[in-house]
Amino acid sequence: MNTLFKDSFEAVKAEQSKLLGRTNKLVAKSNGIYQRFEFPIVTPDHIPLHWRYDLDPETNPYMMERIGFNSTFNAGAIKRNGHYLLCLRVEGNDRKSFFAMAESPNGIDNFRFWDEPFTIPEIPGNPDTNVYDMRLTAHEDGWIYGIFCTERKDPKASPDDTSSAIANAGIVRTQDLKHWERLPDLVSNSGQQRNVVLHPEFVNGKYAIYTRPQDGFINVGSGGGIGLGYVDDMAHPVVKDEKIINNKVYHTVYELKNGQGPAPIKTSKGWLHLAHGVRKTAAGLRYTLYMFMTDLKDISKVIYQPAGYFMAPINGERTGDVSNVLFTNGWIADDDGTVYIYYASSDTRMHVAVSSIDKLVDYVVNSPEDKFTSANSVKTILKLIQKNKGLY
Ligand code: M1P
Repeated sequence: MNTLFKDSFEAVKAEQSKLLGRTNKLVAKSNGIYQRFEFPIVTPDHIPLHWRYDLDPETNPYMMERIGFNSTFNAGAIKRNGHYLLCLRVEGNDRKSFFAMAESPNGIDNFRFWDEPFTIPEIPGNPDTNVYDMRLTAHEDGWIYGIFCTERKDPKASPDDTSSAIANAGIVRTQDLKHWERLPDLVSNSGQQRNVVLHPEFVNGKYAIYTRPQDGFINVGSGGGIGLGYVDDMAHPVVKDEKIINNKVYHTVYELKNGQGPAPIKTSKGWLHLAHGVRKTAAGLRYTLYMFMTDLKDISKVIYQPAGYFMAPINGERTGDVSNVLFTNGWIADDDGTVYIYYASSDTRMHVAVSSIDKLVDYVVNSPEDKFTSANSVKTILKLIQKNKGLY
């Protein structure tokens, strides 16, 4: 074997092994609601070497990376057989996204990709150009569903328009997270859909689906808001009675658009929801995460929603391919009540933050709600100061 190949390979292997085995530490600073960790948990440097290099020194004498990977982000999450699993959106240097599973023994570090990325079956005659942002839902019907965004060129775009696309919800299901059955794409009244998520329980015998109808590919236009609709049969997924349950609102962190994050978590007080909200700034769009709770008896009814964001990008999270973005489509609630919140920063890398059901319920139920004007915000602050009189 030539020494250049051997030395380079050993160096790359040693460096990656150090990264994969690295222990993640809690960051001390916390707002009492959740704690972040020191290191991102999955980055392009975590991609297995056999996906990147031709490992035959005869055909790759310079030990060049033959296939490059740009980003690892927006992961669906699920716990199975004691393992914390992230179904990541991996984006190659060729701009195409696909899904690949990474697994950790503790949910916070040592994430390792499975041997191969997933091959998601295509709809005959209608291939996906790009697929991303899978939400995993273990439904009470016994299947694990993956709902993701499928993007295809807009057939109505003029020949010189090489970027207009149509986004819709692609649907797969599996029993073992290895073999995926492709179901038809979602049929809804909207021209485009993104951020579609399956509720884990039947509602009056129907599948309940969170949607995000939109007029255009990027702009939601007259559409938008987090919708809720019902599907009789996932093998014929036609959404009926879609109505907006959590709208975009003027001058808030979700003024421009919003979208359901992962499937909601059931608690004794209501369903906990994690979502993203988008606002417009002079520097472009800013994506933050916010929370709300819906009624156990009527999942279309929002019963609590704290003002403003729950998490926003900080420090290095602020920069990446699409800067100033936090996005989430995965969280795991453990049996002991610990909640692992998996979030991506700036469309580039994955992170985890830790909280608990009790803390998140307390946050959502007891944090003041938005009153939509500066004067009202000051009134809310003064109320707390008044309550604290004699206590500081
Ligand atoms: O670039 C930020 C996010 O933009 C889209 O989300 P939304 O449709 O809510 O604007 C998605 O493409 C998402 O993947 C991306 O992280």
